[in-house]
Amino acid sequence: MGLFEGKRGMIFGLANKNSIAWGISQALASEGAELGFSYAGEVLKKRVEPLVASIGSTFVEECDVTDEAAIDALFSKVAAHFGTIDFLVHSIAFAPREELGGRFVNTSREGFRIALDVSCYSLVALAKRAYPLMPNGGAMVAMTYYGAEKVTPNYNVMGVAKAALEATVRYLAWDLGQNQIRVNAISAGPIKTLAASGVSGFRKSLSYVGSVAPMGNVDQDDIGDAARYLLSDWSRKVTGEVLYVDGGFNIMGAPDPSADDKE
Ligand code: NAD
Ligand code: 0WE
Repeated sequence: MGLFEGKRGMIFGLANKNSIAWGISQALASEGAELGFSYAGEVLKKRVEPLVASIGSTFVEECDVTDEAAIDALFSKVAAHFGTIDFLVHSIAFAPREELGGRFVNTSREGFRIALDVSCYSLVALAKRAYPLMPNGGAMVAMTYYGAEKVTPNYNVMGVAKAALEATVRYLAWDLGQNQIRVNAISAGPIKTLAASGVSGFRKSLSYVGSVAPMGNVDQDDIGDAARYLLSDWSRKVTGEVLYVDGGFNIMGAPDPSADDKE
């Protein structure tokens, strides 16, 4: 009997088979979880529907997380389909492309607003509708990145949005503790996904982290296994935390220039 047998949950942020959300979905489905999906944009429909069908899910609905009415409509469908749920996965981020490069000082007010709205406030918006559907408690997980805590060239306003997301995880964890709901984040190392491809700074981050992190690069399955832990009873009482699944990259300080390189 699987770890998630009889458990139901919603996955936000599946775009294609390279999505971190797909790594998480497979890890949960392999343990018997019943999953519902919400994706953004008609163009993703033909990518998402076959994936979802391949793991036997029947609930797939479009929803732009910046649209309050759309989120309300989605959650009434979630309530009608599942009744109650046990977990929620937030795997969504967006900043206008021109903000992911160039000088941070040139960040526009609108770019800042959009990045924080899509990448951070959306977690609050989803949690607000999800917790009433978790009368027996539950767990939520969101995806973050190292650029939240240390400056990462070109990540720019997304670093600010991830810092706010990590703080949001702590405040939600505090608030939803009274409902027996845990809220955590996974700080993933760089992974080649749709959101990562075509961003100028990404390739360099991927190869740099791969060359210096003690365990090298990570993949979608590494994140899936960590999410399975954070969404299951194995992590009971763990809440408000950021779990680093980054090959150990975050533990390192700046290299000592006098230190010899490893063989
Ligand atoms: P992805 O492109 O597969 O997923 C991003 C998702 O965000 C897409 O499904 C997209 O449709 C969705 N999205 C964007 N705007 C939306 C909106 N308005 N409403 C609803 N959904 C919207 O890329 P990914 O790399 O799997 O990203 C998933 C999460 O992982 C993001 O939070 C990202 O910041 C985070 N992350 C990624 C990496 C990496 O290197 N790939 C590393 C650490 C954290
Ligand atoms: O969170 C992310 C990327 C999120 C993202 C990606 C895009 C690309 C397309 C947000 N908004 C957009 N907007 C678009 O128009 N990552 C952790 C991956 C990432 O992005 C980087 C990185 C890494 C790592 C950007 C610069 C430097 C490193």
